[in-house]
Amino acid sequence: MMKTDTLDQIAYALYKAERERTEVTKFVDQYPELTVETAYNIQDKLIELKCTYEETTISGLKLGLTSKAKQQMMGVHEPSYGVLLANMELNAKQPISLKSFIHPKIEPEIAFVFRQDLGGPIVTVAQVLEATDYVAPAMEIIDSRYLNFNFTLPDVIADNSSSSRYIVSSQKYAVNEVDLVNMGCIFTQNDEIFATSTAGSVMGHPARAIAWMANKLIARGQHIRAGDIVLSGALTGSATMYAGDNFTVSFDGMEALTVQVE
Ligand code: OOG
Repeated sequence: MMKTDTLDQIAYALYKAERERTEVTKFVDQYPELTVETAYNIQDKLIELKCTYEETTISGLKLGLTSKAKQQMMGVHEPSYGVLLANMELNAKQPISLKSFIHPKIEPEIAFVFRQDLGGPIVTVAQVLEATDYVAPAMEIIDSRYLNFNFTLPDVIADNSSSSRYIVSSQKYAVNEVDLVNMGCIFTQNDEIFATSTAGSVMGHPARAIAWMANKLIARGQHIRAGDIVLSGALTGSATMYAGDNFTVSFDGMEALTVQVE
């Protein structure tokens, strides 16, 4: 069992690393007893710190490591989730400054926005789809606080699953308007294909990843709430962001979403 003080210290170290744009080394080296469950307790503490110090609120949740492409890239073979805060949202119309990041990467995602709570006791894929208000193309900027993005599953969970910023298209689609299994996805960097994928690359169906997370949350006394934005997890590997880059995600049947780096 790790002491409460130690969990507080880890949460604060991660908070400080983000604020000061410095990297930390993974905590499992120092605390091999760090479990996934304890890591989610650290994540809760980190979110509390951020809400208090940054005067922001929870806007939703994100999944991570839900596709084979991402799992292979990071060497972590199980999904994780993290919390989205209102101050992480960026507007696609405004160029993105790299000033506040450590080593940002960007990846294509599908956003689900909920109109009903997903309280359980057990959440199914059908219930996820039923409770979804709309889906929309999205991108997530991840910026691990760990040196060289080098982490294990508990480390990345403690670090709020590398979350940093997110961009959701203003174009909204009903779940039955798009094919959430076979819909193709083209992710481009500077108008050249970076990677291609399909919606089903996320655990066979992105709603399955969300149901997985919804059940994990319920086991911890939490749940997806009406109004929450939930990111599916990346459909492809992530692209390192450089000044002047542009990135576009284009899904079959949805309007493309583009962002420009300053
Ligand atoms: C972990 C977070 C991955 C995704 O969508 O797969 C993630 C990382 O790669 O740093 O957000």
